Amino acid sequence: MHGLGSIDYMEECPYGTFLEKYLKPCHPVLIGKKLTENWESRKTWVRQFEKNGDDSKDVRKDSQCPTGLEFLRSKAASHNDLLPDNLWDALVEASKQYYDSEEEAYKDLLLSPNYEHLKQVYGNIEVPLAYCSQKDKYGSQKRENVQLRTALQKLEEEEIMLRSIRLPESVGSYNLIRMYPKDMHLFRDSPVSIPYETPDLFVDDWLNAYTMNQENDDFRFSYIGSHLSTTPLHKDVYESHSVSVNLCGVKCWIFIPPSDAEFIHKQFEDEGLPSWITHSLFLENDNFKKIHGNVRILFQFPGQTVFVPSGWYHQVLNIGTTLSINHNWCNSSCILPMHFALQQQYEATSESLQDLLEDGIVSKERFSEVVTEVVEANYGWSWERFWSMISFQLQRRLAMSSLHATTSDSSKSIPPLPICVPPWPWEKSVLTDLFRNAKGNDEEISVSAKLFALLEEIQ
Ligand SMILES: O=C(O)CCC(=O)C(=O)O
Ligand SMILES: [Fe+2]
Repeated sequence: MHGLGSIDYMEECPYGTFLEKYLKPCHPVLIGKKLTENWESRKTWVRQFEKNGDDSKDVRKDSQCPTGLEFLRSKAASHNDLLPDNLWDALVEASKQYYDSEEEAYKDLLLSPNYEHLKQVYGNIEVPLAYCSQKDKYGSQKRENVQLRTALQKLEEEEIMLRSIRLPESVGSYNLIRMYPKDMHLFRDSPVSIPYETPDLFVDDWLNAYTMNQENDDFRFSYIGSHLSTTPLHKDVYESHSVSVNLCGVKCWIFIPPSDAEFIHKQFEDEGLPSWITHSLFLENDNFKKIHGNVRILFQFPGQTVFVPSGWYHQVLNIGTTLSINHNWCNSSCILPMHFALQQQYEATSESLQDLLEDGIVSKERFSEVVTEVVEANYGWSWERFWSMISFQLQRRLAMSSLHATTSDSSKSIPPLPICVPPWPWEKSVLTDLFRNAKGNDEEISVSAKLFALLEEIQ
């Protein structure tokens, strides 16, 4: 077998377990499909794929069936370079853990995006479309902005073509489009109601509470991946957590724990991290063999939810057309690494711009502004916004604390705290550490001192 490690699976996961076992220690977990069973999008965004013609009736009985497992296997096998060895066996093995019968698994694997519905509701929205086989001048996946309708049309045409192929062997000769509309802000950019409810486990979300209320923006995304489209190896934005709910297709994830990321970084000192981890990397390189078992593989089937903790590198390969809803989110469980990561951005940027200061191109007074501008441009985030988010969150806590519940005017405009939040003493100790670590510059010291005083008011 592949020899890679695995990710915990919880068919159901109570908040207390999630908090202690996964959220606080930042461990990934896969959660069963019951968690999202009432989501409207699990009904309206997907449908059973139906091929026109009389062979569409009982797809399971046809051993060369182009619409079930065989369909996926044939194409997965023809792209071995992308996949860990025996990926297919691993996928089938994994499916046995989640499905009582093959029939049940087939039913889920026949799910496909409801193209008509998505076009009708979100078709006019401009979305980033990645071409997974092409690179831009920085070596990232080439992207362009298109109307979602246009991307859906191409994805649907390819899916119909692939599913109509009778002989699995012949699939290898097709050039897959590997298009991937990703990071789509469908909920921010559409007036229709949200077709899901964030599960309690992930509602304590400082990032979306702040950006949605204060910046008219959000970190709620949708992804529609064509067969064998990919997301390269990365950590998430600002070192936040992510949560991904898959609605159709299968996502093959590879995870690298933060403790091994540094080791991998060292192996690639000059070139930087590879954009894709392959199985052969682990087989051919003695150094990599050492951490092989720490690298984890996960297959995410329709309806399942993956918690991707802060700081974990991960990459994704889509098998079949996949459709998923993701949030980037954060709270006390990852605020320290987020702070540290931002601090590192400022330090590295300041160092790289020292020449401007030394050569007198930028004055001492202006230097920190220039550093902030560069950090904002490259990293998309700054101390000002970071501390505004913390301040916003503390106002929420304060508004909910018994002393202020009836007196705070601002509580009207501040979204109430969710039910499932970590115990305040724990959160308070994390925030106390955060304020202690805040020594970047005078402004940071003064902001954190003010917030520290606010912290003391909260019961
Ligand atoms: O599904 C994907 O392609 C990428 C998802 C991801 O990177 C995330 O949820 O953090
Ligand atoms: Fe990610």
